Amino acid sequence: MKQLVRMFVVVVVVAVGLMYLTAYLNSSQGYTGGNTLTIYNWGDYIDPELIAEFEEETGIKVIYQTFDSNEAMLTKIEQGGTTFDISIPSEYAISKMKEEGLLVPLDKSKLPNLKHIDPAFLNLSFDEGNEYSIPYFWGTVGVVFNPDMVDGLTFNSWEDLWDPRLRNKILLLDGAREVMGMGLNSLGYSLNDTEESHLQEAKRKLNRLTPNVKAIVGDEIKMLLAGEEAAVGLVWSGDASEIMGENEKLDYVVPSEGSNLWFDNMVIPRTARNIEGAHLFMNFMLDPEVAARNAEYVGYSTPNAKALEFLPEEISGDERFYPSRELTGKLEVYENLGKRMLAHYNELFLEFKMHRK
Ligand code: N2P
Repeated sequence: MKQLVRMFVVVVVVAVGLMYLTAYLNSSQGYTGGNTLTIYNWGDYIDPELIAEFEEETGIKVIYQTFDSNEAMLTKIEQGGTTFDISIPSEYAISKMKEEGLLVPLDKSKLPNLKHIDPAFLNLSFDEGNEYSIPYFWGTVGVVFNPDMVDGLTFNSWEDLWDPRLRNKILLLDGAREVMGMGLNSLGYSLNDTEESHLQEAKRKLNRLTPNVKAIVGDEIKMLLAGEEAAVGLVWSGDASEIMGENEKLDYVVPSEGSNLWFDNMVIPRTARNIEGAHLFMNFMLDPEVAARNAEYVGYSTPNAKALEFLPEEISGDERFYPSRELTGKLEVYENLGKRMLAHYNELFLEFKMHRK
């Protein structure tokens, strides 16, 4: 019996000890060495070798999860129950997360490599002073097309997507803002329009695109377009660049009525458990050589001025992916339209998707 009591005591002591140890390792207080960093990023949005190098350099083990739209990412983080240390939302989502108290302010003293970022990408209206977010990639939304598959069509205007020659030939990326934005832009409206009659008009216009839409897809859009399973795609610029790397016939244009200019920045969600590690990761990604390798690998445009020096001229000099200030000045950045309006955009997009069924 005595032995049983002794064993019981030992078990309790060990269990309590373990509990304390886990609490300590999980505490957001700080870097505990040999710990983990949970990253929640867009799919296909980092060179996996860089993750391995970061792990080796810091001894931190990375747990990696992906999303394919800002809306999916927001829903997951808003619901709670997640422990992401890093996420990489676009500007309007960052503004919304700030408003909802979902982000941790950054400690700039831990981000010495921030000095390499082109100042044009700092201090933007969605996060003045970059209190909560650090530039990662930027780009546009446009049309990638295969000249051999479109019956002589050229793409200068959004309107061209409605051409009957494109029946069942278009793939759309699965994003509410992007697709609604295209509908609004094609009518000459702003992609931040909140006027109900304009939104309804955009949805009716999108419904009329239905016969031309082959599918609405996630990251597989790149494989499908490069493999000539579809002729035309509504895509983000960096995906276009990757597709064009695979299939040189394809081209990318930003239609003349205007389109979206976006910025994806790294943030630390409120539920983070390794804030120290998150800063280490951000600073690692800001290193010019790392940023250049990452940009070359994923095809997206880097905001890191110093990194541009490490990129081949055929990448950094390509106006389709590094458009001039003159062109970007004509594009619009998505605004945080507020909780209700963003939900309304999602609803309208969903209705359009249902209309296809
Ligand atoms: C990468 C998606 C890039 C997101 N697959 C554009 N904001």
